[in-house]
Amino acid sequence: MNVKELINCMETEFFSGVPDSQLRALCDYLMESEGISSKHIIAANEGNAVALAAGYHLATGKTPLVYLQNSGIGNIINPVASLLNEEVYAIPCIFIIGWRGEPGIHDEPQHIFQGKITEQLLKDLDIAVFTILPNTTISEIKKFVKSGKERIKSGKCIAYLIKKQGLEFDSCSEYQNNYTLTREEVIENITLTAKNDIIVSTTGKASRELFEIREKNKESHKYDFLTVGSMGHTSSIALGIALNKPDKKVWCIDGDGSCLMHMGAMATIGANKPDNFVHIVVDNMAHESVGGMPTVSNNIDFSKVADGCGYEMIFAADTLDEFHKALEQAKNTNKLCFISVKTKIGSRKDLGRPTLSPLENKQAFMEYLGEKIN
Ligand SMILES: Cc1ncc(C[n+]2csc(CCOP(=O)(O)OP(=O)(O)O)c2C)c(N)n1
Repeated sequence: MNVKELINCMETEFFSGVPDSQLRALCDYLMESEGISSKHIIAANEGNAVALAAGYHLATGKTPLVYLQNSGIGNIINPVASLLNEEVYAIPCIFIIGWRGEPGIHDEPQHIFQGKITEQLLKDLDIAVFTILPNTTISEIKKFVKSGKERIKSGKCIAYLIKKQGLEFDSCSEYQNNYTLTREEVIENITLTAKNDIIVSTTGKASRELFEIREKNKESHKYDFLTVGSMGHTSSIALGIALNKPDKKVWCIDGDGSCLMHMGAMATIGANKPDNFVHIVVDNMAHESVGGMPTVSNNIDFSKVADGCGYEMIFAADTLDEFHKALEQAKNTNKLCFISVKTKIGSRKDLGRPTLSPLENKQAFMEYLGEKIN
């Protein structure tokens, strides 16, 4: 299904969401047609996108569109159930949702359960669903749009659930910035400094790269906890470990998108001040793992946020030399550290995926921490 035709059927003028690789065609189309503007806002998380959409409706009376990967359904449940729902404010919204982990289609472990429960979750949220496959026709869509209009009029929501390759667009955007370091060399340098310390890495390609760096250097994976799902929660996982293993240094590898997604975590980290914690944001100003669409990190200063939250030592690096110095100081201090490091957008074409399962990862990691597995 051509994404332009789909959007044209909908008569909607406002778009907000969080990018997804399965929605790459939609994201590229929106970037090309609207850019980042008052008509298209990439939100920090999917719940924010829903609330923003609600504000748009309140101010215009029109129907907004929110897009997300199904892993973001958890983030929208609260504003859908307690803000949009017809028993509350009856605010209509159209959703476009990328369906990862669709039953019967091979996908990564973090998508399997979410994929299974996706349709039921949307049903429970009273969102009427139309599923789009690669061969769905425009006349099938128009029928759903017609019945959807009645729901929209009465303040209800509808969703288009997009199966693998369900949407296409004629051009594919390339996203770039002016920085030169790669995320992979940043991560490799962290492993070299961290040595036997703990590393907790974020969702997406950062964890895939960490896994492959360990393989390449013939090092154990036992030092690493790979946050394959639950985007935005890496730093809180790392905090939980750091507070309960005060004798081990914990290095958290975050992304700008994932850090922004639940930035309140930085306030909790700063308030707790674990002296064995190094929070590193690998900042490419993009959601690189799902295609490279921008985050708002270009407009914010992570160092100032960290400072305001109470981190004790703060470093910012654009070059390998600056990054090395920051790593060395972080290694040798007993203070809560924050490092932001700017990197370019991109990754190796042949980047693989972890060959150990999440359960195997957990087992080796907990054993290394000296904990029994239940
Ligand atoms: C709640 C949720 N929303 C969206 C996604 C899809 N997703 C996976 S990785 C990623 C981008 C992460 O961006 P960032 O943290 O900046 O890291 P980068 O990929 O740029 O290294 C997104 C949006 C997800 N896994 N979970």
